[in-house]
Amino acid sequence: MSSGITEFALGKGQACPPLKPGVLRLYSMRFCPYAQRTRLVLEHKQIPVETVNVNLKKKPEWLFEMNPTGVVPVLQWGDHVIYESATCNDYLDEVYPQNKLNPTDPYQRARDRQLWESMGKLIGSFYDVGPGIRNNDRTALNRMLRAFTRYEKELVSRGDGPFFGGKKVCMADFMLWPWFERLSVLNALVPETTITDSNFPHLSSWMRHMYELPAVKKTMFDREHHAHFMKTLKIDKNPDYDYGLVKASRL
Ligand SMILES: N[C@@H](CCC(=O)N[C@@H](CS)C(=O)NCC(=O)O)C(=O)O
Repeated sequence: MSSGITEFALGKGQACPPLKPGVLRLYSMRFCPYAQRTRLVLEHKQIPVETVNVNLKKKPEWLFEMNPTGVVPVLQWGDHVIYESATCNDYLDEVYPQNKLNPTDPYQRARDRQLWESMGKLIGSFYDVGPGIRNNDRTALNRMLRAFTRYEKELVSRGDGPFFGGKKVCMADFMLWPWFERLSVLNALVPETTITDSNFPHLSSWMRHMYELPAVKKTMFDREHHAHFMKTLKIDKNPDYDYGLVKASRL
């Protein structure tokens, strides 16, 4: 439920728009998978928020004042500043209890957390699979397929699906999703990374159901946008943060 400011990324030397009293703000980058985790929760809970997109190559000074590590997402609510996607999402789930996402049972919460906290390897392989295959090294691909196998088994063990949260989506679903949305870019380069009803049936059904969620529909980009952004980020080393925005709509 974004209530605007400007979608164009603000960079070094550009002022931070003044904060409106009582308005929750998200500092984001349109193609950032971590910020998408938080955007998914904001949408799912229908929390009004204004978004300020940041140029992460030429970071504005004020980003470091809010988050010393200089990464997004960052939430700002008056003088409260919260960063790290998992922390932002736990905060939102507590402060806005509607459509609760974290399980109340501590063991279940811990198990869910394990699912996304160990995602680092999958995220790493995401960018390594293509070059790996070109160099005849399947290590990253195998790592990725092992991660898919793990998520497939987890969905099977949870039984009543289609989500990691069962019939209803939970925090783990949103924490994992952004990398699966971007998978289609890799599928086009390395077909073995494609999740289908025959190789990973539960994961495949999970993805279909995720795509149907209003929060996913609201926050997602299609393959062409992700592919373009990844190319400008990884190959051109000149990320196109504003890709797809119409210049005339600049406020
Ligand atoms: N652990 C952080 C990771 C956030 C992150 O790496 N965000 C990227 C954008 S996708 C970023 O801000 N990168 C800027 C940088 O690394 O300097 C989280 O979960 O929020």
